Amino acid sequence: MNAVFIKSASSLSGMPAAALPEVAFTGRSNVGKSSFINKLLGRKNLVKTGKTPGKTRLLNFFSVEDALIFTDLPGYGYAAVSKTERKRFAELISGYLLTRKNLALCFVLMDIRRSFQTEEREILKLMEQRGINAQLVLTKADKLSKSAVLKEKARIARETGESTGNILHFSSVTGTGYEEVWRLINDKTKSNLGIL
Ligand SMILES: Nc1nc2c(ncn2[C@@H]2O[C@H](COP(=O)(O)OP(=O)(O)OP(=O)(O)O)[C@@H](O)[C@H]2O)c(=O)[nH]1
Ligand SMILES: [Mg+2]
Repeated sequence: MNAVFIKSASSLSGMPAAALPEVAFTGRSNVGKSSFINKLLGRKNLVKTGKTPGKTRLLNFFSVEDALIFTDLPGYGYAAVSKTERKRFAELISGYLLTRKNLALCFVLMDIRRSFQTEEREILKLMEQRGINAQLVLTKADKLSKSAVLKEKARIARETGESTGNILHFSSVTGTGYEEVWRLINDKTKSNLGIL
């Protein structure tokens, strides 16, 4: 897929023009946001990923087929960065989610082996208040058997109060969930990419 890096921004004033529908990728640090984007775009290293949490420290904007913008966000909840830095991340993320005008869809990623927490709930609530589509995606599904994936999905559905049908799972290693995710992006941004 034709995707290019547009720019990074360390503050909201540095964001690129809001001229195309935008898809944001949020989630706890190390959950697999950057890997998720690479997999969706069929690119190995367009977005930097890392074994140590806190890899993405800026808002990173990518143009996808000149039709959409994908935004990779810093992860939240990473204890090892300083308090000041954590506060800066939180303000940058919430400022972005509160104000970005062209936001069409916001993915909220969580590790399928973890529990749904306040931060995820807050992002979903914020998107609902703004009337912007949000989608919970359970990452690293390759770490579990098929039956365990279903079991964990049912558990997380209970934690969220959603039905299991409203939650997707994904693996950046095997590509599980790729088509469902692209179908959703195309639907919410009225585009026709990814699964042509
Ligand atoms: N097994 C498995 N590992 C994954 C998957 N997605 C990401 N990882 C690994 O998890 C680690 C973190 O991945 P990133 O994509 O950098 O995570 P991130 O959410 O962007 O992290 P930050 O930028 O630090 O917030 C890396 O070691 C990845 O290889 C997946 O679907 N399956
Ligand atoms: Mg990242």
